[in-house]
Amino acid sequence: MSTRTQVMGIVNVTPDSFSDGGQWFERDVAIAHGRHLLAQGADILDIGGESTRPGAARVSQEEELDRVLPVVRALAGDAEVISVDTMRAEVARQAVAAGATIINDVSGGKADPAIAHVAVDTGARLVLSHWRGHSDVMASLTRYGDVVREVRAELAEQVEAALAVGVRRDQIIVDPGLGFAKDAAANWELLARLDYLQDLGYPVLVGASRKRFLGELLARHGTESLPTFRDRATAAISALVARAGAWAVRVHDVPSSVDAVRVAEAVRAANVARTQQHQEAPQ
Ligand code: PMM
Repeated sequence: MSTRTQVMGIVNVTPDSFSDGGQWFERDVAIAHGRHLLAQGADILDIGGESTRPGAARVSQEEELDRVLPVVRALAGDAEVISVDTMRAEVARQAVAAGATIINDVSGGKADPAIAHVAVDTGARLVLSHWRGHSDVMASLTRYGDVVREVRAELAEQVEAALAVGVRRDQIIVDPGLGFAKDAAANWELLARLDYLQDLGYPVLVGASRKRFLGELLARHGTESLPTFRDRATAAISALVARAGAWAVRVHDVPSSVDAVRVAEAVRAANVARTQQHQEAPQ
């Protein structure tokens, strides 16, 4: 895999309120969508069956397995890298058996601590996001003194817990968990100081795509702020965090972030070339 920022395309396998086609319909739509994202240049597909939106209720484990596994299985042949977006150890275990190589746990091992054992047993990479509580309560957990320091300290504890059960350092990826028990100001501060999280020494994944704080920013400027209208702002964040050295961006709209990463990569390459020229030029 290259060193440039990876683009992780989101494949949500959740009921479509505009259709009554049942589960086969949802599955087929998700599989087709995953293939479409790959054709658009996604490096990784992140497949999830449980909504983590603020206020969302949980789905049962059976339902989550039923949604996710057929889609992981179907896309494992197409995608180089499949990630499973789950907080449940059993879902992670079965998804890895079906072809996933990354476990993306937005709870960072806190919802179901056994998930770290799945990473140990299977060798899959493990995304640990900063998290304080489930979607139904996270809006009441947004109080911080210095959000950047506290998120780093709490993430460091989550990392230590994973290492303590035997997860290897090179399996771990960290994520600031934008929007998870964080208001808009906290999200912007974390983006401003991504270097502080990178100091932990692990690759950093950023998931800003279409989140509410982008809608709030756009609304303040009088721009349409519905989720699908947030893709340009999402791409701007992809460019900024790619320039800052993020390992990957998790996005709904893949082409705009692929371009954003290319822009950041061109700036980085120009900087490297310039530095070399100046070092090599005779005094
Ligand atoms: N955000 C959501 C879901 N999964 N995974 C990671 N690693 N980081 C995130 O920020 C993240 C995630 C919620 O967003 P969605 O409901 O729009 O998919």
